[in-house]
Amino acid sequence: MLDDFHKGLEPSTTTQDGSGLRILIVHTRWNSAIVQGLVDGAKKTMIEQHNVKPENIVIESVPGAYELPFAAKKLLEVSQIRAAEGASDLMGNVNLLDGLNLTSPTTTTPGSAPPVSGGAGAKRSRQAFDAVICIGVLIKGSTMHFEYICEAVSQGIMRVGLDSGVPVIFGVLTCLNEEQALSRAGLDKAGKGHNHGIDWGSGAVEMALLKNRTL
Ligand code: DLZ
Repeated sequence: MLDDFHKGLEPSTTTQDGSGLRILIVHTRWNSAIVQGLVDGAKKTMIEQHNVKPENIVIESVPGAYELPFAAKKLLEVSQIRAAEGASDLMGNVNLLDGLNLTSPTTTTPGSAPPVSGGAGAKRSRQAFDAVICIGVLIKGSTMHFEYICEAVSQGIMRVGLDSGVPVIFGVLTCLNEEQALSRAGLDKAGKGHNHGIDWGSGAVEMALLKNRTL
């Protein structure tokens, strides 16, 4: 074993300043207790380590992991339409989407900050999302369901990122049992696990900055 072997994500050597970024987290309600730990880890890391403004982190939920790619794609598109509308505003044009409530009403995450977008009349940000984190926990059962969902979700999430040009972080644990999932959310009884949400938060900021980089 190498002495300096670092298991997992090696931290970036450059400062990753996320103060100008807007990030979307889409998470599942399946396995919600574990998912909540991962969402909290990602959010806390983005705010405390990368200076992302709490009001620039939007959290939405879907039923299960299979729904993550669709939701990420749809919410990204809505944010891009809103941003284009904002640019149009500046040029004195008419807003075709005014009056439409295109975002889902609230985050359903217990204990998380109130939503910053959505709801008729709510003040909407004109900045499109710079990155998306899809968070879920798939636990293998006794049928082939797990394999099909894992394959579909991983392919779907990658496709949304490549098609949109906006980085989408694969924050989906694919575990053989609940113990593995608890450990990877830093929720194991022994306290030896690691919350992968931390890595996903840092990864989203790094990739968003990469997307916005002008060479
Ligand atoms: C149906 C199902 C099963 C068996 N297991 C999980 C799981 O471990 N994690 C998860 O996020 N979702 C699961 N689902 C639900 C599917 O992702 C999906 O919501 C439904 O098949 C409806 O499309």
